[in-house]
Amino acid sequence: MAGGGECGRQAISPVRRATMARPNPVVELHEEAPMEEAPVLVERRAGYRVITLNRPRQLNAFNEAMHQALKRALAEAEEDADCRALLLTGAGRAFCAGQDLRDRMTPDGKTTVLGDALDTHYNPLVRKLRTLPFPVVAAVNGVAAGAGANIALACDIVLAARSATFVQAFVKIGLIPDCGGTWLLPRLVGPARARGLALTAEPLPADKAEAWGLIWKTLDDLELMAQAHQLCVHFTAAPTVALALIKRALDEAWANDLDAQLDLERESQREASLTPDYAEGMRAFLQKRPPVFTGRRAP
Ligand code: T3D
Repeated sequence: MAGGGECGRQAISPVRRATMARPNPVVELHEEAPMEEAPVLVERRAGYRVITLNRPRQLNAFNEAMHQALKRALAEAEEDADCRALLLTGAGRAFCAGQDLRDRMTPDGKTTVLGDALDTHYNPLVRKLRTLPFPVVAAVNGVAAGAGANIALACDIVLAARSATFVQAFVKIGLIPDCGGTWLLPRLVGPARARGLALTAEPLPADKAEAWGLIWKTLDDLELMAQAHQLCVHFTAAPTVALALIKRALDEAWANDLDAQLDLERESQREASLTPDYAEGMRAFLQKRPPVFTGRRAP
C-alpha cells in the first residue's frame, strides 16, 4: 500500500527477522484466557500461527479487549523467528462484523466521536497486516462486514467459504469505509464496483468477490480451513525473505512510477540474491530436486 514503505520502518525488517529463523517442529495450542472468554485464540503450528477472532455471539465484532489481544498476537507472531505464515479466521458463523457497535453508544443514547479509534487500533492493525514479514492468509469463514471486510482484504491472500459475504456496511450507520477500504476497493475491483459496494452496502457473495478480483479464491465451506492450512504449510517451506520483499514491492508499486519501481526491484532483487534460499533454489533447479528453503538470510 502507499504507506508500505513508511510502515515497513516500524516493523522488524524481513532480513533481520530471517536471520533469526530456526526450524521448529513444535505444535502447541496457546491461549491466554479460558477458551470461551479469550477474544482471540492463538494456535502455534509448525512454522505458522493461526489467529482466530473469538467473539462468535457478536459475530466477532471488535471491542477493546479483542483489539488488545489481536495486537499482542500479531506482535508475538512477528517476534517469533520460526513463524513463516499467519492464518487469520473467525470463530462460529462469521469472520468479523467490524466494530462492536454497542461500544459506540452511551447509555443515555449519545454516540462517540470517531477518529481516535482509527489512530489507536484499526489503522495500526491494517499497517501491521500489510508489513508482517511473512504472508497473512485470511480464511473468511462467513460474513465479513464493515472493518471486518476490509481487515480481511488487507491480508495477503484472501480465501473465502462459498457461503461468506463481504459487506461494506459502514454507510448503513452513516459512516464511510475505513481500514483502508477506500484505498483498497478501487484498486482491487475498479472505481465503478468500489462505488457500488461502498455507497449501497450491498452484500457481495464470495463467488462474485472472486470473479471481481476482490479475493484470491472461493472454496466449498467444508474445504476452506483445510485449504487455508495447506497454503500456510506451503509458505512455511517458501523463501520467506523473498516473500516479504514481494509484499513490499507490490504495496509500494501503487505509489511509484515505473522508474522508481524498477529501482525498488533492483534493490529487492539484490537483497533476495544474498539469501541462502536463492543459492538453494538455483542448486535445486540444476540438480533437478525440490529446494529446501530455510527462510534465512546470509549470516
Ligand atoms: O467505531 C469505530 O471505532 C470506527 C470504526 C468503525 C469500523 C466499523 O466496522 S463500522 C461498521 C460496523 N459493523 C456493522 O455495521 C455491521 C453490523 N452488523 C450487520 O450488519 C449484520 O449483523 C451482519 C450483516 C454482519 C450479519 O447479519 P445477520 O443477519 O447474519 O446477523 P445479525 O442477526 O444481524 O447479528 C447476529 C448477532 O450479532 C446479533 O446479536 P443478537 O441480537 O443475537 O444478540 C447482532 O446484534 C450481533 N452483531 C452483529 N454485528 C455486530 C453485532 N453486535 C455488535 N456489533 C456489531 N458490529
